[in-house]
Amino acid sequence: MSKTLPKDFLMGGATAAYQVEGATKEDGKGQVLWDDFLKKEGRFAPDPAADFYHRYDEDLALSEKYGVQVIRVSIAWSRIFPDGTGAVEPRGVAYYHKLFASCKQHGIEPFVTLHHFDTPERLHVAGDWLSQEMVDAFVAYAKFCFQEFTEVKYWITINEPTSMAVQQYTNGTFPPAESGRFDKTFQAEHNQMIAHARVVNAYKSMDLGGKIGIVHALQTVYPYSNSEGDRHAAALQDALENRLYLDGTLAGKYAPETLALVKEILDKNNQKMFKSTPEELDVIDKAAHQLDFVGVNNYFSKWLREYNGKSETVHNGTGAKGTSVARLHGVGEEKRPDNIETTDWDWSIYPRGMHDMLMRIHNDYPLVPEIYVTENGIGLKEELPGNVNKNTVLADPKRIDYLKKYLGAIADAIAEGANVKGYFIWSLQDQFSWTNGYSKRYGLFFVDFPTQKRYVKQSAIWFKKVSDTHVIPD
Ligand code: BGP
Repeated sequence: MSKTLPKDFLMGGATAAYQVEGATKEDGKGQVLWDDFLKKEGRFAPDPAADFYHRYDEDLALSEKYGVQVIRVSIAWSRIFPDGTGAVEPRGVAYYHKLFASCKQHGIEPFVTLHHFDTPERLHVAGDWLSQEMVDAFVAYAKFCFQEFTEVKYWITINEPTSMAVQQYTNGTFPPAESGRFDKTFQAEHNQMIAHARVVNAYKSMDLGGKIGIVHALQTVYPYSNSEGDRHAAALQDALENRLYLDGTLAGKYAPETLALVKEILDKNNQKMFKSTPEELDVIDKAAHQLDFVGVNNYFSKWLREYNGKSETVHNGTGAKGTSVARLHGVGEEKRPDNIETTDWDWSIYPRGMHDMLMRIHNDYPLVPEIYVTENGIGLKEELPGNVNKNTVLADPKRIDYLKKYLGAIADAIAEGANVKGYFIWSLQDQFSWTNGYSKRYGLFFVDFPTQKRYVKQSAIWFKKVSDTHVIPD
């Protein structure tokens, strides 16, 4: 029997400023941590991305036509404050007012993220999330946005704080590309938690009538086998990537067992515990009691086994299946059971992991009123066939299959009591991937990068059907 979603369940598409806008040097935009880094690494150019800076209206019109009711966009901090702090750039402010007006015109509600991996360069150099200056500047920028963009009713403080910290300081795939620095990773996690909490508390005290939440990358971690060593490795990996954040932002306090796991990782690597003060912990606690929703980004799950060797990570940024390696000293080694299907980028396809994460939040973190799935989708290698015209619809059966399974898992969690209010596919239109460039496509709408023409994929037609009927077709 077909599974169904609640009648008020919202169907949306997700984007992030740096991944879609392009125009990185236009209208006074300031530099961000990626600009020089991408050039130096020779990864790919961030311009023109999906040229959303100029084509937002076209994308929103397509979205409206294909049943997209809500959209995730982020504000590029460096368009508002080119230097991170100080003088406001009015052209940046005007751009976002135009974008939100266009959303309104197309009947699409924006969920607006304040920080999606794009720290202004000056603050990045000053220490990024490891510095107090960054935390204070973020709070000031957020308050400015709340006062200015009163048309926004859904705010997200930070996108995936854990990915930012882990990729900056554990895996080295995000600038400044350091590896094995668990001490910096946890300090950056804690500092982002404070920044998030201060912003939530500020927003609530302003009484603007909207809602505010945070978006986490939450990949469920399972033990590879039932051995004690593998179960403990899974618990350590979970503390590193999920649990510290879930505790801090959704319960308002770090559970003693969570802190013990964090300390174990640090001790095994001869590194120091992160610093926190009682005042900071009060701020975190207050915010958790006022948070309106949590966003769950879930794509894949992980299986961990015991590992005592040196840290070694290889990122699969090319789509050559089977090339990724993840072994962290003091944590464990990622090792998937053979029967688990993966994408070309070695991401497991495991809808059960989505279900289990939603139920974990429902059961273990009852303070948070609402859950949204704020990112989920599949990255594929897709090409334009010859002889296309503007009415060509591109076949993407793998995406439809993936969406069917994951939305089904969400429907199951809702039936078991999880208060999931909506779903945002990653991504609305094709855009670049931070560590994989333009060849990993996720969109409902295909973007031909040289011409920037848009083509509809079959998944968009499927998506509209779900949005209109709330039935997930078999
Ligand atoms: C999330 C980010 C997105 C997006 C997505 C897909 O972590 O919030 O910005 O990039 O993952 O990941 P990737 O681009 O690595 O395939």
